[in-house]
This record gives sequence, structure tokens and C-alpha cells, in this order.
Amino acid sequence: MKLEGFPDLAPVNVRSIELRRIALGLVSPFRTSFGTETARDILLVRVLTDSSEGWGECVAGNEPLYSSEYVEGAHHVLRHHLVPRLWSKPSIAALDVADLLEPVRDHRMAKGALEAAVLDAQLRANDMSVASFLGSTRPSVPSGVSVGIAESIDALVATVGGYLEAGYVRIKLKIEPGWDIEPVRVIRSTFGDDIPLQVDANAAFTRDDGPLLARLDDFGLLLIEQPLPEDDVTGHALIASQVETPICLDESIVSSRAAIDAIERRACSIINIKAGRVGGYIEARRIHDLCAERDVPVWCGGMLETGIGRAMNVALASLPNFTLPGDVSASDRFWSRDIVTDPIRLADGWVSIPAGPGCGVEVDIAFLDSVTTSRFELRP
Ligand code: SMG
Ligand code: MG
Repeated sequence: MKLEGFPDLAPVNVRSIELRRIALGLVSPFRTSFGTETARDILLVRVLTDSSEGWGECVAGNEPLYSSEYVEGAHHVLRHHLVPRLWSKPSIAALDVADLLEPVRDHRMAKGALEAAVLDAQLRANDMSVASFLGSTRPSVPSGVSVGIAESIDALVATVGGYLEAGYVRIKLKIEPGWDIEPVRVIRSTFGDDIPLQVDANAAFTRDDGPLLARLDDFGLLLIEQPLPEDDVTGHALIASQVETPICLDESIVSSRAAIDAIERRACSIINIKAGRVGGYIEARRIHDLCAERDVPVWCGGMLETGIGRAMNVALASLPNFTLPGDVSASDRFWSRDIVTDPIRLADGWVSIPAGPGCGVEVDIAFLDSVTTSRFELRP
């Protein structure tokens, strides 16, 4: 399939692909409606070509709680089903990867990591940045931070206050039944009505919760993210008809087809784009474009990435229809030390796209080696 609007770049000869797992502890526990994370087991894909190296980060969690994918499963499917499919072509371009992997159903986070590594390697070989490849229109993007469910309202206020002091432009509060109206009310009354504020339920509510969620209309939120389960598109349309605050979908949007379906069924008026969730940055760009054609704003989601995924997300977030601030935070939001030499930082609340070819950041190999738990190398 020929994609429109992407530069035509020379393909690369892939010599080997490494699947590397690392263990990183979070700076503080991150609690959502589906669980608490304190550390991540992160799968990285490293592609070596004749002339370059590329890295891709898999966003699958330690356990299948956010979605059905999880890191051990992603590792297995990459090793046995996805990487072997790349050997069918002597030289490869990132734009070929999705088609080669298409016979394998789902496993989008695993596919996305492999495609990202090929993209990074191919772009480095062609001296082009991910931002230029995707069609970036600005050098930096506003920051946003996702704030977990806290031990108490006082603890939440202290945490949000700290992020505002650090310069974060937009705050997202994780919610669940019982931690829904009150945290939002207190954050509004403490910090005022002007802060861009939104909530994310990670599928924790039911079709009966429309009247409860409508009580959030009083607080001028930017959006309510994914109130219902992933497969309940019609339920989201029902909720959207009962609340004034825009409904945004995250987990439900697994592809451009799913995005069109949700928009046509009026299940959402805003979409959170995560490259990993949809199978890669190329499909993410496709969803960006189809949303732009339909006047549906998008924003860039986050999956607690290291600097590798974070750098690519900043590039994605700089496309023109990313008109809402994303979950684009500094590396130190989650990590005391990032695995890249120049971590992602805020400057007056904004994040710059790392300059340079590929994802624009360099892996700190010595530190990476010190946190590596396993390495597996595949060759044609
Ligand atoms: O990377 O800033 C980040 C995390 C943002 O809240 C965030 N992500 O549903 O949007 C979401 C969650 C999913 C990750 S939970 C492990
Ligand atoms: Mg979400």
C-alpha cells in the first residue's frame, strides 16, 4: 500500500534485530483504575543495518491490565512471529513493515515497537528526523502530566501543586468510581478555573454512569477520557449524549478503522493517539489525518515511555491537528535517570523536539547495559 505524504527514502539492509529487556523503577507509584505500577519491565527493539542503528520502544505493560498486550507476550510474538516476517525482504523501509506484519492479528504494541526501530534506523541512514518524516509543523509542544489516583485528596493537591510549579501546562487526573467528582472539585477550587484540566477513567465506569459523569460538566473540563470498556463504542455514544463535556477515546481506538467507526457513531469528539496502541507512528499519522479531515482534535497519549518513545511522541505531537496538550511530560516525571544521554525536559512548560536524525536522542549504552535484564539477538 502506497502511503500519501511520506518522503520516499532509501530502504535499509537489516543485519540483526535485538530484543532487549530492561528494568526501571518509577520515581513514585502510579495508580490508575486498573492497578498500581511501581516499576516497568521495558522491551526495546534494536535494529542494526549496514549503515545505522535504530531503537523502538514497546509500550506493553508488565501485565495485561491497560489492554490485552503485555511485555512477555510482546517478546514472544516478536521473536516467533513478527521479526521472522521481516527476513522475507532483503532490504526494508519503515513503510513496508505494517504490510509484512499484517497477517498476524493484533499485537499492535509489539508491531509498533518493531516498526519504530526500523523507522529510526532508516531515518538515521537517510539523515532525516522522525518529526520531518511525520510532517511536523512546529519545534516544540506544550507539556501535560497524568496524575495518578492518590492516597488522599490532600496528597493529590500537593502532587498537582508540584507539577504546576514545575510548569506543566495541562493536568490530567486519573479517576475511578468513588474517586471522580470530589478530586476534580477540589483541584478546581484550589488552583482555579483557568488550568486546562481533564480526567481519564481507563474504562472503569458503566453505561449506567451517564448521570454521575454529567456532574463533571460543572468543572469546565477539556474532556473525559475512556469512561467505558474498550469494546463498548455504542455505550460511549450513549454517555456522549448525556454529558456536555467532550468524550475522548483512548483504549477503544486501536486502528484507523476503529477511529472512523467511533467518530461516525458519535462515540467521541476527541481522540487520544498513542502510536504503540495503534501499531506504530505511521498508523498514528493516518489517524491524525483522518481526524483532521473530520474536524476531530487529537492529542498525544503516553505510556510511561523512556526517552526513546518519549522523543518520538514529542515529534508526533508536533503535527498540526494535535491541538490539545498531550501526556507529554519530562523524563523525570517517571524516571530518576533516563536511558538516553539527553533526557526530555520542560522549558517554560514546553517540550522541544529533539534535534538530529531518527528519534533525535542517543541511548546511554553504559547505563542501559546496567539495567538490562535480558538480550536476544535474531538474524536472517
Ligand atoms: O506516559 O504520561 C504518561 C502516562 C499517561 O496516563 C497515562 N497513560 O490511559 O492514558 C492512559 C495511561 C495509560 C498508561 S497506564 C500504565
Ligand atoms: Mg488513557
